[in-house]
Amino acid sequence: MALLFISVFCLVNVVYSLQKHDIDSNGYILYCPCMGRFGNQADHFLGALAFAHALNRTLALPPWVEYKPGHSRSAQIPFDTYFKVEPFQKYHRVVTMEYFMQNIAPIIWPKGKRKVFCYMARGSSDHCNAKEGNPFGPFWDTFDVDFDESVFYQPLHYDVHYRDTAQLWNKKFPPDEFPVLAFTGAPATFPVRPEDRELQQYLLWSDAVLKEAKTFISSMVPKGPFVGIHLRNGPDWVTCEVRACEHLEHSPLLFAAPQCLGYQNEFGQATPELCFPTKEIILKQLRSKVKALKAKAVFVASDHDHMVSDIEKYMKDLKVKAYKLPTSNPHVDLAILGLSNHFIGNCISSFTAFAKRERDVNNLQSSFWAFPAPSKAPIAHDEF
Ligand SMILES: Nc1nc2c(ncn2[C@@H]2O[C@H](COP(=O)(O)OP(=O)(O)O)[C@@H](O)[C@H]2O)c(=O)[nH]1
Ligand SMILES: [Mg+2]
Repeated sequence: MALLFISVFCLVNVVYSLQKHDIDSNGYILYCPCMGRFGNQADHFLGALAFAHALNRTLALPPWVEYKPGHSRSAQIPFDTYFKVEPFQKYHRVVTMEYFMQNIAPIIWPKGKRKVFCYMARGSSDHCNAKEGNPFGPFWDTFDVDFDESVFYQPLHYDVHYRDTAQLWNKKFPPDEFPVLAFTGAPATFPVRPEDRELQQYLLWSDAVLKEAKTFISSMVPKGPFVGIHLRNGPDWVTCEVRACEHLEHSPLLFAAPQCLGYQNEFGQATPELCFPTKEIILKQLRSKVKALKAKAVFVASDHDHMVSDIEKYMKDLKVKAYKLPTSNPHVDLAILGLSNHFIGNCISSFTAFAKRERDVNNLQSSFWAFPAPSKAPIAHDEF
């Protein structure tokens, strides 16, 4: 009798622990943010969120993939280190990848039954090869995931704003048969589709990031309005992306360029200055904004040359102080740019694009270096 009681008790316990975590019968979407750094991953994230929403599957919020100098393997930083999770519930169901792996995967995605989805076979193999290379291998290793089968989804695509894309996905991969769609890369386009830009409203900085940003802002003197600027001028920008800038005729809509030029180049063509504004352009444009706003401080985010002394020298008569963080911190930089009274960024950069979208959803004004091109609308010249 005692034995029977114990057995029933154990059974109830197992069933309870399986049910403790609500399983979404509409299924889940997992992906590796395997392309680019933060700006690219954020663009992709918005598309992936829209994709999950359209297919009506829960999105597992992936960690951010970071590359540290001297390390051959990427580092995976949990999504909620930088952003709040709760605000997404207003739009769509999400769980963190960590939560999914710990609580949901053992039930609906156990080892031995893990399919990975890709458009077509990678390289010369007949598989997705989802773990080949960095960050592909390190990403899935973080969660101790190996794949047992590859599924090719061509000719389907990710543009859920196009006709019945979502229905076609659900017809081909019904959730009861395919509870988890795990993708080798983001189910999204780069740059982000225009329709998905507004999803930025759900991407809110974590309390820790926000606190650091606000603490830094309150340390800036004199108090009052400040202009936030992004100077993308590091070696990778100079060697790779600016090289691309020199061949603009082949790719007029380079990287994040639609954010100022429009998705059909309706607001102009890219110019080399848009990629890499000269010091003169930066100083003149900044000065004109500082004067218009009667700003007393400038906050500079940069991956290389912050131009702090150039700025202070050039605006000596206006008694403007220029600030940068004491140690590089991309997320705190972005949070501060999002809180500035005016933001000037680099139209080609997806890092700028993050701050620009955040400001757009909050109705805050922004502009871009060397845009509109001087020939179309001259930069306001003032005495200096
Ligand atoms: N701290 C800091 N890092 C930056 C800044 N601009 C670029 N970076 C670094 O350089 C990377 C640039 O890659 P990405 O985010 O994809 O933007 P993009 O290359 O400009 O389109 C960022 O993710 C940061 O790691 C900046 O203003 N501040
Ligand atoms: Mg990049």
